[in-house]
Amino acid sequence: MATCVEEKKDAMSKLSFSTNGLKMSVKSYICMTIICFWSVICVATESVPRPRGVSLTNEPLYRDTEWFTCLDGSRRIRRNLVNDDYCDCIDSSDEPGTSACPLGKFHCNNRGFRPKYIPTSRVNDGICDCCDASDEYKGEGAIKCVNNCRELGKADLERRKQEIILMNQGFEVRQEYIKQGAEKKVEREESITKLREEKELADQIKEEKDKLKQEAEAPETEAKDAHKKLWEAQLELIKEAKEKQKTSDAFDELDLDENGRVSPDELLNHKEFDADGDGVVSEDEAKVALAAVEQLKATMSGPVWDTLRDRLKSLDQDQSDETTPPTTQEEGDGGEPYEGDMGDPGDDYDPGEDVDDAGDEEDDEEYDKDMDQEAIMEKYRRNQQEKEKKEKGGEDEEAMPEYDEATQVLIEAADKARDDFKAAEKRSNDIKRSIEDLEKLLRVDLGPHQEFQPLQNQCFEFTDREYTYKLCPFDKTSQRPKSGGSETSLGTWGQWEGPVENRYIKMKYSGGKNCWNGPDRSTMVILRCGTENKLLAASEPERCTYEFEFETPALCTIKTDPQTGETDNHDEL
Ligand code: MAN
Repeated sequence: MATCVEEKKDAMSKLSFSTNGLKMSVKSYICMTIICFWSVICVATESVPRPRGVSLTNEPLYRDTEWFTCLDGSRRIRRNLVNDDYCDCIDSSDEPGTSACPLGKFHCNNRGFRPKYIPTSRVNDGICDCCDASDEYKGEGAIKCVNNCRELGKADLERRKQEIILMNQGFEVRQEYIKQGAEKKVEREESITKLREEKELADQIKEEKDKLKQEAEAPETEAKDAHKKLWEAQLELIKEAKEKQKTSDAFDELDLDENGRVSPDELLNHKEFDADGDGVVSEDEAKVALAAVEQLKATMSGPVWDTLRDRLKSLDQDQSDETTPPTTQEEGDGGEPYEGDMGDPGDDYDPGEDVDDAGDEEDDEEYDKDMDQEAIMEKYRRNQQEKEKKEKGGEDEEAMPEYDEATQVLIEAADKARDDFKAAEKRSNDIKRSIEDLEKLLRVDLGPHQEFQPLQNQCFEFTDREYTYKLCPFDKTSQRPKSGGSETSLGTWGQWEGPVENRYIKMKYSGGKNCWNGPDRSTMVILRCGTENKLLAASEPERCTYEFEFETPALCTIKTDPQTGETDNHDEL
């Protein structure tokens, strides 16, 4: 071709020469023909160059030399009207290289960097938009805009290389995460198996300890019940003894001459017996009272005594109340005990009998009948003394005494059996909880290859002007004011929320602290590849709805060859 071009030059000169000299060689003629053929082609090609502002892809649509059809097909115009600075097509496609149309798009070729489209309104506006300066070919911009695509391309390449290096580093870390995650999963599964075995054993031990506990508790309960029963019996006796003492005191109060008998006269000064309330204890009233007293003396208890005692109010007063003088003996005549009609005091009633003695006999009989009762009383007194010694001043007659030694031994044994059971039960429960915790951890979706596992049990913070935000992956998100104050929950781990084909680029945390007059707080975490785990940003696009940006090697899924640019997204499993 070079030869032919030379030939063309040569031939042209020869042609002019021959025209002038009317002489032409054959060789020159043939060469002339070829040149003419090429010239036609060249002229034809040059006549429809790619119009300014049209991309290589769209170039065929502008190739016709005669006509141009608007790209939306709405109109056909002559080809020479393209880029004539007058808008003919509704879709602006006839003016890709001028600012004549309102919606036109100018394509910057930007050879050496990245091609791009700009609105045609920016063409020749004096501002350099394309790095190849193609948008500014007239006026001020044409002078000041220079092509710096090569430099930009070089810088971009460098940046890309650095990015590739970082992404490759992240990819390596991700491989490590995958390894760790897989190991952790196996470790957790193995732990669960081991714990289940341990639990079986712990449950067996628990059952045994439960049995031993029951065995120890049976005799303990029996001994304690016996002790309680005995104590209740003691209480009864104590109560009875007290009643008797009161009865005897009451009798003594009535028996002014202390002859062991109560005569009607001795009752006359006791206003308590003034049944009709006329201010005087009449003989009849005294008789009735005497009958009651005698009966009381015989029975030492019962409703008669209850009534009488209630009426003998003086007896219910504090015994130490010396201010109330007893009824004087002088006022009444001691005399013989009343032997008249005293109602029906009962078959055994013998008014002549020394009531006091009778009472003593009855007491003796009662105690002789059952020697245990004496023993009980004795024990009661002993216990009381001991108790008094222990509780200085805090006297409580009705408190149950301490258990005897044999019962104490049984209680101690049962206590130990109970403690052993409790410990065995606790161990079983602890193991159960550990299993549940591990199962919960295993249920979390840590990525298809467990690559997010290393983020578990870690927290990351980001502080802006007002708050410190916290992300604890697979657990929670929160916010706390920089100025101090408590942490506000912005949600707990919910689920992965990226699009189906890329689920692991978004995490959702929901159910945080309720927003006043609004929703529960929630957080969307947007993840991207980075060489380290880092919370990069936090914002609140809508009230109480937060967005975090998080960088992690776990998402570096692509390895790129920095030389060839070839990519590999296969994880080493
Ligand atoms: C707190 C913070 C804010 C939130 C308001 C809503 O101040 O949790 O992020 O917008 O409450 O009242």
